[in-house]
Amino acid sequence: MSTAPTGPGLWLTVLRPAALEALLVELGVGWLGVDLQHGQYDVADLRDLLRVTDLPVLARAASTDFAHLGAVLDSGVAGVIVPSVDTVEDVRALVRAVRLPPVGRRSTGMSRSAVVGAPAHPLLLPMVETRGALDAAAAIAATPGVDGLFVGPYDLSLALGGPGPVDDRVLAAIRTVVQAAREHGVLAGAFSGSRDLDPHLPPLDLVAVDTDVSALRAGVRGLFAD
Ligand code: 3PY
Ligand code: MG
Repeated sequence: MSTAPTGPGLWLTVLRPAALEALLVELGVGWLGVDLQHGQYDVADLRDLLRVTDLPVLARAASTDFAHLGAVLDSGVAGVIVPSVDTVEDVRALVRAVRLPPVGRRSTGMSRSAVVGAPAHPLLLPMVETRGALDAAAAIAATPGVDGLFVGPYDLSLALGGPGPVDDRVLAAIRTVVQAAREHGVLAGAFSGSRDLDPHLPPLDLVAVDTDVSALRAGVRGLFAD
């Protein structure tokens, strides 16, 4: 079974298992994020992706729906990054969906996670990418059952009326979120997707450096540059 996700990660949106298997040979990637919200994956795809990698896989869930989160965790992922969270009440509902009794109400069964012995404590990383979640960042970080905060700079930028992630308001918000995580002893993570944003990011436990599509485009551009 894979180790805990840490450091730089690759955000998957389109790669099928065969391409992933061929690409991920000693590339310095610390973890994989599988994007069920904006990527071209369904929950069923997670199982096939997990079968071809030993890297820890975090699924970015499609929604906060209870049944969806249970199905995502049944695949055996190391944890879930959950978008569109706005309030502490939203996060308490996530804890109920993601934790087994007596903490939560997640169900157990003969799923892949049980068969392969997935982590008993999958990481729960609510995203901070709305005005509400930003205001509640400290309370979210302090919520029992939460393992970390994961910043979505692009939606956060929209929420703050900014022109993009490399903007003083967004950068200050990212620092606030990371500080809240540090003060409550939980993980701090973020999506980057931009070499302009990277140098402005505070030290993070998890950073999704970029997407598979961006990596492929950069590779093709490099090959045909001349
Ligand atoms: C965001 O920046 O809003 C994200 O969700 C990153 O994928
Ligand atoms: Mg987002």
